[in-house]
Amino acid sequence: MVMFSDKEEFKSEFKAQLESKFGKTIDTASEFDTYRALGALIREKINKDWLKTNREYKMNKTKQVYYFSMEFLMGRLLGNNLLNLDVLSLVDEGLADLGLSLSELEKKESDAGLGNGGLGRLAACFLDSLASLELAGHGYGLRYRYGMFDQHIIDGKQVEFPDYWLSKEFVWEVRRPEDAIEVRFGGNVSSTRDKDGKLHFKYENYEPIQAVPYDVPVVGYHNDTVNTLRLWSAEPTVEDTMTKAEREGVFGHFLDHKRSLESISDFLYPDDSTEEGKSLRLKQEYFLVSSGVQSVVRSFERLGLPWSSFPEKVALHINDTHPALVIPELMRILMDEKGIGWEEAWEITQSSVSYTNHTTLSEALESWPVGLVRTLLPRIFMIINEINERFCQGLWKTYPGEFDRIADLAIVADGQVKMAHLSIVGSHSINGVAKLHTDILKEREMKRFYNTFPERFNNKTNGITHRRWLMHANNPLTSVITEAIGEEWKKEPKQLTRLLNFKDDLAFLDQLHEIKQENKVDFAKWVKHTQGITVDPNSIFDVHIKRLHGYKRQLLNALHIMHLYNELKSDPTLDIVPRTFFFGAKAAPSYHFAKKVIQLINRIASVVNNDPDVKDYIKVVFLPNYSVSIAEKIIPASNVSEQISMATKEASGTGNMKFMMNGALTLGTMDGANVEIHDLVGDDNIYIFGLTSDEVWDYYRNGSYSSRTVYNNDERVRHIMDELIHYSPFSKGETDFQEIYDALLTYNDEYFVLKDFASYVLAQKKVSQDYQRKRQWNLKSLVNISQSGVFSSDRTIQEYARDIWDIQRVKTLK
Ligand code: B1H
Repeated sequence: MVMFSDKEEFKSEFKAQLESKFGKTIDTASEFDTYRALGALIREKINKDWLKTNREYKMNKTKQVYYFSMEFLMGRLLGNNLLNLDVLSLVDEGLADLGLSLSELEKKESDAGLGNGGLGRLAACFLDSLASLELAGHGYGLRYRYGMFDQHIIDGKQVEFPDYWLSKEFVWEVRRPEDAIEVRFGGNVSSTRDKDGKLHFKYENYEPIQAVPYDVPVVGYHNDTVNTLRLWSAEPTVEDTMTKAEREGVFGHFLDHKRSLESISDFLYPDDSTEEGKSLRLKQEYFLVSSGVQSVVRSFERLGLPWSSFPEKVALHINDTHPALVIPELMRILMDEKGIGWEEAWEITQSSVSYTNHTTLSEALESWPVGLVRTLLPRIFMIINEINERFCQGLWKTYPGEFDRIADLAIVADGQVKMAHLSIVGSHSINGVAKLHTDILKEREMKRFYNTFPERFNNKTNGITHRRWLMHANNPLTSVITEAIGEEWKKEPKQLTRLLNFKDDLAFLDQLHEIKQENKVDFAKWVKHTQGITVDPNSIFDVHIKRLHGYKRQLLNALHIMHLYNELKSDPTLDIVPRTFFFGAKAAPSYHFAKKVIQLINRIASVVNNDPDVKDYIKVVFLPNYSVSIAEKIIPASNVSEQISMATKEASGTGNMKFMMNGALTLGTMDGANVEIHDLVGDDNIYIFGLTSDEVWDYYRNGSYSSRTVYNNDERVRHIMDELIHYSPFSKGETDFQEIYDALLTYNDEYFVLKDFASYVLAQKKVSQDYQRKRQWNLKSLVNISQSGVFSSDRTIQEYARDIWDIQRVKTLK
């Protein structure tokens, strides 16, 4: 659709919007008003295509994919929507004519931080790809009133503040009270038999909660497709709260009750990769699942088709096990509400549901105490038990007498409901998120399940949307690429390989270098402005941004900086290539060790940045409140991408792909998708170090790793370790870092930090040497960009569409 016939039309519509909606003119409007007016105008325009897309899906009875996820880490939407709608430069220029700056207005939007990290951002990238590929796929999530906490660093330590992102109006959402759904908790179930002997279940004394959807349009790239992200919000119905107040005769109770109901969609659990086991979290999960599945069933019924065709019209995807209750919930609706028998309901459910596993960390695997599930969700609990019983009986037939195997695979065991087991048993497809990760699932973590259902397991290596992470975040690089190879890569990112034709073109390599330099200068200005720290754009920008976790080994990076500091102090004439180390990382509020690492990084920053002997060579910057918007700024300005997890632990990683696409070189272990990056770019264009996954398994098997031995044999390690606890500039004579010392030595270094130290130091040296050979470095950068098209989430989504969801591109009627 043509949105505006020209710039002038945009300007007059924009001014009209400002006047009619906000009663303001350009002169009297605040920046926030102008942002809201622009957002409202664009959303109005999107509405037409949104309606049209929905109408077409309905008319054609197109199969719909529903991507259930507890997290959608969307970031800001304005810039991306303008890009996808093909009006970015028109709006930019129109606003400039009116004396306004689009980039300033964009900053007025709060990040929609409804996710922890990779898993939530992946969901957001997938939505962009689904719409851009004209696939009928929608997100179902929760409309948390508070997103990922706001991180401040006070006295070098993380302090969490609430992220009340909705205090600024979210211009993209549309509340749809007419589509509200009732979700039921608690109560009890009774059963009766009818005259044919069929059991009927009656669910009574439950607590009803209203789920009100807020729909956010998801705009495809230059194609008129607008899909939906539907976020559910918990609200009491007026009747419920009134009856409660009447029953109890106290108005105060009305307010308490209202608050307790609303609390379900209050906040995002900020714990990435450890399971909290809180009943409120289970309530959140069921709230999403029940409102989502009920609304999907409602839409399906409008098609007037038999139930057996449900799997041909609907795919329900669960993003990790968090929405695994989709399985018993769909069974409940089909049986209790639609009168379908168990076998048919099971067939329908299993054929519709598919599951992605994102981690093998045992502490992240969800399991819920039987007592909690029974009390909170009595009918769902009965269904889970029945699924479990039938599954175990089936196993018994295939593996008679193998108690061990059956106990190992059971869904309900040891007083717990195991959500991964439920997800595997109830889906037709189970996928890992990178080749290595899927192999680990098949050969180790889920080996028995794989042997039982080999045909269900498959790999789908993650991806990232090149529209946000290259075209939007790095416009200068986008232009240079387009000048060189034309526009096709934007719709078909694998065409980036055509850049390899320029590998001997010195002028082109220089251009790449200049763009990186300009991005670094811009970023340095931002750092100065926001942090008050001066950084040198001629130094290597070495960047480590991701959640803080032991296995991601920010500590290894930190210890290496301490080592560099020690080297410089002992030999001030040392010839070292200046480097700026950037960190951005949030620690889960209850993850004490991770918070200590943040404190250590900030301590190192204060020592290094203030020491006249070293400050011109190394600098350390901890960027508080790392977010999607900060990632968009720093990644285009990076030279080195730190992807240094302990091998076997990082399922995939997606930051690694964003850096590569922007021409940074990976310094990493053979873990997650780093392995595939290495396969694509080859040894010369990546810095690989550390134990491989097989070596890690060997150490586990032999139990032969001793961090104490490393400490005894490596003087550098001894020096930095002692600096943590004895008097040193880093410890300042305090015991702040005793815990880190103990984790590494007393408790034998769970993540092999000391083991990989020596090889990390060598890899870092190689990086410094290579960076000085400008032409070679730029060539490596070029190779990385050229090979990054594979990691577009368009490729990933095409694979899901073909292998898992069985959906085809919709031909929109233009
Ligand atoms: C990933 C999580 C995760 N894996 C529990 N698992 C959560 C687990 O709130 N929770 O309870 C939240 C998140 N997140 C990440 O997924 C992996 O660690 C990355 O390696 C991977 O790239 C990403 C996307 O697949």
